Order: sequence, then C-alpha cells, then structure tokens
Amino acid sequence: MSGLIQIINGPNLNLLGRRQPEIYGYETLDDVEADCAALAADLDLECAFYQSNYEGALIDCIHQAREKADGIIINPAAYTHTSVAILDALNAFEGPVIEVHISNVHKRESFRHHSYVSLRADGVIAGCGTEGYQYALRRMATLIKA
Ligand code: CA2
Repeated sequence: MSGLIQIINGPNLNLLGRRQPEIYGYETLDDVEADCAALAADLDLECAFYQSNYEGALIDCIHQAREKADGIIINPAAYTHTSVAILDALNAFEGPVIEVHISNVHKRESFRHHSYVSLRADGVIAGCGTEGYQYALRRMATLIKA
C-alpha cells in the first residue's frame, strides 16, 4: 500500500440510510465504508474510517492523522458551518484535505453556504450523494502520488 487516507465523518452521519433518504440517499455509513475500502484497494491506498458525534473526538482523530495518514477526507457535517476548532486542527495537518458533502449545501438553507473547513480544503465535493466519497478518494490518489 502506498498511502493511508483517514476518512472522517461528523455528527448524525451514523444515521445515514436510516432517515431523510430524499436528502442523503439509502446507503448506510457501513456501505460507504465498504465502498471506500474496495476502491482504495484498487487505487493501491488504504483507508481508515471514523465517525463521531463529538467535536473534540473529531479533532483528536485529526491530530492522530498527523502521525499516520497521508491525506484526510472529511465530511464535518454541521460542524462544517460552525467549527473554527476543526479548521485549526486541519491547518495543523500537512497532507491534502478533501471536504465532502453528500447533499448540495449551496442549494439548501443559507447557513449551510459557508464552510470554515473550505478555508483549508484542497478540494470540495458537494451534491454527488455518497459517490462523493469515491470521487474524493480518486482525487486523493492523484494528490498523494503527485
Ligand atoms: O450534505 C452533507 O453531507 C452535510 O455535511 C450533512 C450534514 C449537514 O449539517 C451539512 O450541512 C451537509 C448533516 C448530516 C446529518 O446526516 C443525517 C443522515 C441521515 C439522517 C439524518 C441525518
């Protein structure tokens, strides 16, 4: 394997596939993890998957990624729009960061239009459903092999 990608999901994404399928689709987070693991193997990458409903736990995961991961794919969920602390943690990570949103946040309420994390992200994918994680992994393969 030539790179480890830490995939991080924020609050309420553990409910994926169980509520609001009209917005977030029918795949569960376990399905997303399995799809990512399969694609990562094809891309000669390894991925580690993490979800938490707690801001501090997400920050700890980002700190741990500094020691072991080559890139971070993150869907910070609602913390996208509120968390300077997650932005600060990502700013201390040296590798590429890609921000993913399942829904098109720009088509939704105006409070979802601003992202603190986008100030750090090297790429942003929104509105492509759970396929967005796959696009992010493909982009990550390009970035870390460059
Ligand atoms: O579109 C996305 O991926 C979001 O990051 C999802 C967040 C939302 O606050 C962001 O504005 C956009 C919400 C995650 C909630 O996930 C659920 C999934 C299924 C059922 C209920 C919530």
